[in-house]
Amino acid sequence: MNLENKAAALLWIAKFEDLPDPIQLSLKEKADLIEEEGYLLQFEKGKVIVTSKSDIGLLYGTFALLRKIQTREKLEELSEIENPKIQKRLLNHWDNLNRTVERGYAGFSIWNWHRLPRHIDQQYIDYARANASIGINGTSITNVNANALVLTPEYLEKAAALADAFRPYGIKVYLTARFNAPMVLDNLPTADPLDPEVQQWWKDKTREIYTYIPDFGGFLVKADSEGQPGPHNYGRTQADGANMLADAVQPFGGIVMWRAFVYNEHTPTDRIRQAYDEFKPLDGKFRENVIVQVKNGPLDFQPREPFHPLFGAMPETPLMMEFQITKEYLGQDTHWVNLASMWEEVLQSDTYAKGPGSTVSKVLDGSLHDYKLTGIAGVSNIGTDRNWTGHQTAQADWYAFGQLAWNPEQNIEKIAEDWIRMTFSNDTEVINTMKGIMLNSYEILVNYMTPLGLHHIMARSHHWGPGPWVTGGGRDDWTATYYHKANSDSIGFDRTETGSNALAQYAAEWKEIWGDAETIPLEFLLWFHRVLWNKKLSTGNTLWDELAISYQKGVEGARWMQQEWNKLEGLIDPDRFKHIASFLKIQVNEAEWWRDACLLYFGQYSKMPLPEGVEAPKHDLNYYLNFKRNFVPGI
Ligand code: GCV
Repeated sequence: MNLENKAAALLWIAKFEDLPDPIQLSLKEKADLIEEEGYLLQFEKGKVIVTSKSDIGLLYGTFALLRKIQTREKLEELSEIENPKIQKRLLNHWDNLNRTVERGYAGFSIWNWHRLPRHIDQQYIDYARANASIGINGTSITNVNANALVLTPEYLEKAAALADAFRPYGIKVYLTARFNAPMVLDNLPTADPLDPEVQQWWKDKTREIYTYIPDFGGFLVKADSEGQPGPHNYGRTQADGANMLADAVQPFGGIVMWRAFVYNEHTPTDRIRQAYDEFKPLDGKFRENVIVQVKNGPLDFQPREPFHPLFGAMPETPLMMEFQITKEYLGQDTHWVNLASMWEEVLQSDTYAKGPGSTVSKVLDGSLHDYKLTGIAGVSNIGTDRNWTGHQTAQADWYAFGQLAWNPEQNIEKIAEDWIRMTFSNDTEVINTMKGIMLNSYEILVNYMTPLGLHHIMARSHHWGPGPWVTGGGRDDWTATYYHKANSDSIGFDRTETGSNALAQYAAEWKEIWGDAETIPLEFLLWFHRVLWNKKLSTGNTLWDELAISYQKGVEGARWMQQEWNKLEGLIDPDRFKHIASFLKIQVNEAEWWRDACLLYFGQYSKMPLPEGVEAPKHDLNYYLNFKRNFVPGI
């Protein structure tokens, strides 16, 4: 586009090479700093200029400008070069081909497989546009508990139609690969990754996929975990499995995202040790186009976990982050909790891999270990609900994920404020009230669910509500009692040298901080230590009292959120005001449910009275033990 004759325009959106010569000249130095997906926003000679080197950079820049307009930033002060810090920024959908969504709480899958490829729903395009507006550039469209059918022509045609819809927005499609697909689809006698016939099968299959989707991103794989087949079935390593697929996609420029969420009930060690024990010895043994995808913590998206010890421990193997945007363990669809607060805590955790300052965020952006491939994934929270995410405020988590994927160092308060301004209002009272709720919500939720480092104490299977009593059932590592080990004198999991020694997987600095039950920050006390019920803590309270007070604090926090929200009546449109008010009522009730159920259950062991200020439970323990609901979503 020639802009010479549009000199009167106030806004120029053009690739750098298309800007008029004088503007090119004055912006040259800045433009040199723009990378492939980056952009420059500049107020120059009375004009707002959005420029880039690529079409996608221009799109990202335009969305950034819209954001600035919506949040009322001063355009006359624009001078900003933005490049994404992480290369692969993906959503992971755990969507099944029958349109249910594993751990999805916002309706059904938005992929209408039956109508595809015949019908391209507008929602696919809205989806791509929404993602592009926050910098997402890839999507893995099917569940990691994978169905091999997605690799057949019937489904590849459908996936290709989605890829076509997403392409203009810079979003690549990735598929989940079921490890034994050669057996399932073509009756091969084995899926052994070292078997030449199996290797050839994957090469042929991959070539076929690229005929449907020429810019196919690659595979995402869950193997040897929770019943999924994998290289272990053939006595092979995770590297053997990943490398076989990597060789298949390599000629086409594809990558393999191989999940580190590998554990099983037959390994006699603490479940949280297993991924590190398995992957650390494989460092450097993966092909260059493999990236190992690691959950934020070593267990499974609990309300609070220490960062995963693999971060910082694999200098020769690119690692990417897997966050869960859907709130499987954090109240699911009806609790308001600002996930960016949790993510920031993890991203800013220091691995000490190369001395102080070796944060998880620097592992992810590749700067710490000079990774050539970098990535981050968020397990999607969207579905067919009219508002996309079930809870209106869960949109903020999708938004924040995109922002942190673009730049994991971003300030989460600014992210929250921008989201409020763009989604609700630029009114100061609305902004401050909502921001207050959001920035406090994470700590509040942790207090009413899993304070002091408790973990995995939710109900069995659907994971909705408390279940500290969950025990038996064939898999110890899927029970609550395996993790809290409460008895009449103490509670907690000893992960120091005298216990599972999972602590040994962290740097010496953390061993010192977390290894001592006297000095460990209380948030991880019971994650790493067994503690006597009557032990006096740094707060001056006994452990039991501290636990009870924390639960009570959580409930009071939820009530405070409700009161704060109610102040906004009249300042927010009535529909969304009521929707959120109604969900907050549920949240308060469920916070009380968590507190009462957990304190009654643990109280049987501590045999200590509730401290002053902690409300008496509404029912007896039997009520909570027998509280059952059918068809809880997400499974
Ligand atoms: C997709 C947890 C969830 C499972 C999920 C698994 C995983 O265990 O409960 O639903 O499976 O994590 O991340 O693979």
